[in-house]
Amino acid sequence: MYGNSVRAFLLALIVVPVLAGCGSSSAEVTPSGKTVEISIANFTFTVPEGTMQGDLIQLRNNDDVAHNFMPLDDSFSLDVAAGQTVDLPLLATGSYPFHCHIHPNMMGTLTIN
Ligand SMILES: [Cu+2]
Repeated sequence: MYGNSVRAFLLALIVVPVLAGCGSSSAEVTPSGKTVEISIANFTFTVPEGTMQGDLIQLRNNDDVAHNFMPLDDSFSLDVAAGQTVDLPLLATGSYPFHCHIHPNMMGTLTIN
C-alpha cells in the first residue's frame, strides 16, 4: 500500500528522464521511404546530391579495408567493414561535414535538404 506508492514514485523519477531523453532531433525525422547511398572506393567518399530529410542513407564500403563515417561534431561514429553496407541514423536538415576517423584525410560534406 504505502510501499507501493513509494515504489511508483521512485519508478517515475527513473522513467520520466529516460522518456524525455527520447525527444532528440533525429528521433523526430520521419522516414521518407527513399534510399540513397554514400559510397567509398579507393579511400574516397562519393556523396549523393539532393538528399532530403528522412531519406535512408546507406554507407557502402567498396574498399578491402575498414572505413568509418563520423560528423566533425562527433555526434556519432559509424564503422563499415570492407565490402559492407551500413545505415546512417536519420538526420535532420543541415550540412554535415564528416571524415573517416580511421583515415582523417578522407573527408566530405553531406547536405540534407
Ligand atoms: Cu577510412
